[in-house]
Amino acid sequence: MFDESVETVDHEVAEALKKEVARQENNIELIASENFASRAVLETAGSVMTNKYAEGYPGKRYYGGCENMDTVERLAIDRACELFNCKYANVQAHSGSGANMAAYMALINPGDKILSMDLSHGGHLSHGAPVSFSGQLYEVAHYGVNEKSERIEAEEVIEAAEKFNPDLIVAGYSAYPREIPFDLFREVADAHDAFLVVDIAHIAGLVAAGHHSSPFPQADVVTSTTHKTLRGPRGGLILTNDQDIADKINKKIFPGIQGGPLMHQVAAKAVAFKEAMTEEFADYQKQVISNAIRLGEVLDDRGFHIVSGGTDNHLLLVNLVPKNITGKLAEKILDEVGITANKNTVPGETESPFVTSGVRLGTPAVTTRGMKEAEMEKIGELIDRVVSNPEDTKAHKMVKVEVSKLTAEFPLYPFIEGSGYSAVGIQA
Ligand code: DSN
Repeated sequence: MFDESVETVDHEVAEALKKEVARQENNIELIASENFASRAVLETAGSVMTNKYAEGYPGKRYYGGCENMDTVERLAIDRACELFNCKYANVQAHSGSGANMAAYMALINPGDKILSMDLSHGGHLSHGAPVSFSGQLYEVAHYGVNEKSERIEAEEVIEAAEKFNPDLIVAGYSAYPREIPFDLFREVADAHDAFLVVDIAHIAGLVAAGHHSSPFPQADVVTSTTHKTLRGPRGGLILTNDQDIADKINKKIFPGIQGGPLMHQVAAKAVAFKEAMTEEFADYQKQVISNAIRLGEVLDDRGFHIVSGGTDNHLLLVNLVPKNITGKLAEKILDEVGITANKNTVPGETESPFVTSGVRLGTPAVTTRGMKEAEMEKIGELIDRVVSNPEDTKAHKMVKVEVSKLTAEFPLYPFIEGSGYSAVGIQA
């Protein structure tokens, strides 16, 4: 059994792998937090590095045989620091939430106060939602976007901070389509002697490529995931310029929160960071933004309300109230025609988070396939034909055919040959 393929050993999982390859190939992927990792990243994430325990950090491990682990982790650290122009990186965090947990634990104590963006305005669960560790361990208050401009405005952030006097401020969001004013947050943090943590999970690729301003030097700590715009393997990342904070963060990640690092993911992060240093990657990020802007214009022309009037980054938040349809239903009927997006709360939300009045659309994944403005125009039209006619199943069938045609023009993983993950080239 040991040297048989997954196809032979486990038919059920092999089938699911094949179907997932087909789903990714044949759908228009508009979930703003998703992307398609390259062949080199997939090969590394599926490699023998998964076999190794490597608790500790390069040169200081609790297990023998870690020389190759040290090589890849050092590469990942050095490349992350170069990419984001900072001095220290922890590349072991398994996820973005874990990265945020380590950042908070390194900087403040349970019971201390965190000021962050309201979840319904674009914040993240790990920024203090009551159902998350962050809302349970810390006292939390929120700022939101301005009702009219639907953007972060200085007066409101300043006012929220004055009321609450936070120990730590979080900036960086899951559904905010505009440039983040890092200078403002640094000023507010300084006024309250608070730490500033910037979570760039969504915009990391844009920042790395210089298409969004850097959160350094303003941030005390920057956290991220590696699999969204950054287009790496699934995982977390923590960055800082302060040695004392870096030491604390490393101790919080291991042994504080995690055990053995996922070294196959760490190695794949190193590969992704190398890819992110190229001109090709910078051009890709530029196209991600151009595509998001064009998709927003097309939807705006077709009567959708684009929150804040457009986008500066990779995502659009679309308020569906003018179309008289909930986010939940829009997500469902788009899914049925092969357009994958997620329902999302919008500023001033009146529905529950399970229903919502909006959808969030992102362009990182479709741009990875090579789609450009012309395809965004087509996608905008297809979305409108479905969402503006929720009952018209005949129209939906026609859209589904057009989705298949469009995705077939932009093959994603030709080297997988339809046989699922096993053909990607798992290392011997
Ligand atoms: N689930 C991610 C997103 O969709 O933004 C954040 O963790």
